[in-house]
Amino acid sequence: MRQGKARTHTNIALIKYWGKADQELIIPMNSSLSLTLDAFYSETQVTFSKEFTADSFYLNGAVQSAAENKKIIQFLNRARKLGKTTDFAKVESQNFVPTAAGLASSASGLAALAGACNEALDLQMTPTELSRFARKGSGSACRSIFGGFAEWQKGDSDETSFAVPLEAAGWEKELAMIFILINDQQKDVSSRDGMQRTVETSVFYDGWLKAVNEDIETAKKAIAQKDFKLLGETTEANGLKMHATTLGAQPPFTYWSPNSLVAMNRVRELRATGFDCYFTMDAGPNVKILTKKNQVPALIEELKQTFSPEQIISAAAGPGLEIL
Ligand code: 2P0
Repeated sequence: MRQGKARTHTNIALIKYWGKADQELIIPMNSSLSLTLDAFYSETQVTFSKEFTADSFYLNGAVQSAAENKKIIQFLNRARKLGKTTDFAKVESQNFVPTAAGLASSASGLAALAGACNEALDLQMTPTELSRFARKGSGSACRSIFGGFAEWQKGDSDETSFAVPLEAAGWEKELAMIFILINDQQKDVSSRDGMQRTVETSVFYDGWLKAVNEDIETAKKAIAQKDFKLLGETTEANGLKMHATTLGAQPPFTYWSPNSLVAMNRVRELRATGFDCYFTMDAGPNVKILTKKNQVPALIEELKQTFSPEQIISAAAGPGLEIL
């Protein structure tokens, strides 16, 4: 029996990953840039044993169905190939995310599984190798190997597509993200399906690809210069461009709900009153607000006028992969 356990934190993209050039290897169409957060994380233990007759996956103590296992089993197959073993595995994962927050993250989950497999099978991967390995489980997972800011350099092959940490001289510790949880019941389009539909059919996808490289360069410049306004403006505009592509897809779709728009407008209003705050959204209705840590208490007070306290959660910059 061989066992490994790891913890990784979720990350939120400031410049988004949106579309795959290679679906099997998960090579993205564009580079992306993220901030790893401290508030949400996954702890995953993997056990490989000759005694097991099948792979099994437990999330927060509950056994998961075959459909939910698919990503995990595909990933375990990659790990077995690298570890030269045919043993089945038991994966036990805890997601430390507020219940019903709709933030269940494949980024932290698959990054933790990559770290746990590396330990269990003694694969001795470097952080770069782990980032490549995690990427093949879920694209955004490659960024969660690192704490603080990370850039997923798209590359054009398995070898060249991985995340690198972006040195910010501690500036990331001055930043925060406030989550506005919008729990409207909407039919989900998974990010995997949504980005693929967009690549294949959106008349706006070429515009996205034209814009995103410049956004990455601008965000990196903002980080190097500790320029919050530039980073915030670039983040907000990049998220809006990503979401614009979904409206040009066939069939069209959106992740926004009416309350997402309420939250976005509130952020604009608060900015007009002097707060340093900018929003971004991912493949769901929640709104995330990039701000400065020292403004979080006052911002939360303002946001409570529109949203209930349970809908508001703040996070600071978090660490990279930890072996437990
Ligand atoms: C991101 N998202 O950069 C973008 C922005 C959602 C919107 O990465 O298919 O779960 O497993 O590679 O990583 C979510 O997509 O997708 C995501 P797969 P993943 O954070």
